[in-house]
Amino acid sequence: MIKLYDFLPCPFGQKVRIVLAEKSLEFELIPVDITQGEHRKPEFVRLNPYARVPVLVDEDTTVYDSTIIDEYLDDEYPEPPVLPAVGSSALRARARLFEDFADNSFTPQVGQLMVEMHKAEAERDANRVARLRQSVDRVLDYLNHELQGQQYLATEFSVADIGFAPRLLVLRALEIDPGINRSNVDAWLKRMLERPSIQSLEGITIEPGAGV
Ligand SMILES: N[C@@H](CCC(=O)N[C@@H](CS)C(=O)NCC(=O)O)C(=O)O
Repeated sequence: MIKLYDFLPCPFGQKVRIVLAEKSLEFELIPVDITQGEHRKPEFVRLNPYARVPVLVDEDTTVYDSTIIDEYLDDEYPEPPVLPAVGSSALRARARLFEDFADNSFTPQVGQLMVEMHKAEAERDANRVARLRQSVDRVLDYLNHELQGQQYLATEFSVADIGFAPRLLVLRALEIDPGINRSNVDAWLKRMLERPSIQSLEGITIEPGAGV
């Protein structure tokens, strides 16, 4: 059976768990508590030299990094696909670009905002909070533009949308309404929330220590 080494609040592990759920793949969850340094134990570092969750082990195959894990799962278990079809090169590139953008320019920024917002108000760095909110707003505006006339970012539901989903789900708890004045984002989020893979996602929290 597939094993997933993961820390439930980790947004990257959540990307993988959405794909496992989309494909109805059973797996054994092996919790790695990064707040207790469990990811630095030698036996875990042997699985992932970067010492980060998630790591997926499928029989003799060990894969780390959520993007690479999700592509592995799509190659090995193609139905239903989470990447546009082979041959649709432009669409596949678009899906990968959005996923990369989510991982680098959205997920970490929301994570940093979670850390600030968890502090007592007097302890918060107001300039940093304002900068992070602006950055999140800019991404949401961009997505709203890119979603014009589209159900999902790369036509069908794909890793492009999955990349954004974990941190989109915590925005309201951070006092950001992603859909306000952004009707395309609003409809997209509602559409994603109808998916069982998103509804059943565990570990959605704004507690710091959630990684990134
Ligand atoms: N690019 C990696 C990032 C994984 C990552 O940053 N995981 C965090 C938890 S959300 C982690 O393990 N952090 C521990 C550390 O960096 O020391 C992926 O997509 O899987």
